[in-house]
Amino acid sequence: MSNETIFTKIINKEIPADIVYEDDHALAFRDINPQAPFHVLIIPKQAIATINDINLENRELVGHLYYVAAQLAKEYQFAENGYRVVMNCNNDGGQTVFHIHLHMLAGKAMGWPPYTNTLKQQD
Ligand code: DGP
Repeated sequence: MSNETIFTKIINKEIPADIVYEDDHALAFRDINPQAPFHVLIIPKQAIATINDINLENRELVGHLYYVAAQLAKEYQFAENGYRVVMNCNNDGGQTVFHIHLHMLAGKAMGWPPYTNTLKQQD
């Protein structure tokens, strides 16, 4: 089964993206549907489908994604004011692209909690 998603095409430069960071292991580019003034996706070049697929071999790569976020925060001057970094997993987490990615959102104060309360009152 292929692990390829639209993000593989972005890594391979087969489709365009507004890339803000790249190294041998990771790529960061602006989200096509930004939810904050600064909204980038930080992805590993290795395709890992979900958080559930993080293992002993690839866990350092996931830490590297946070390192990239810290570098971008400094470069774009968000480190002091703060920002939100989040990774969605599967349906309830709101994941739509099955190649793990950190959403880095910055440039305004974030809300909490990050969901609409649709739970029914228990009788
Ligand atoms: P998630 O719902 O957590 O799986 O987030 C997927 C994000 O990917 C979503 O915010 C929109 C973004 N996205 C999907 N397709 C593309 C694309 O082709 N280009 C870019 N730049 N972003 C994309």
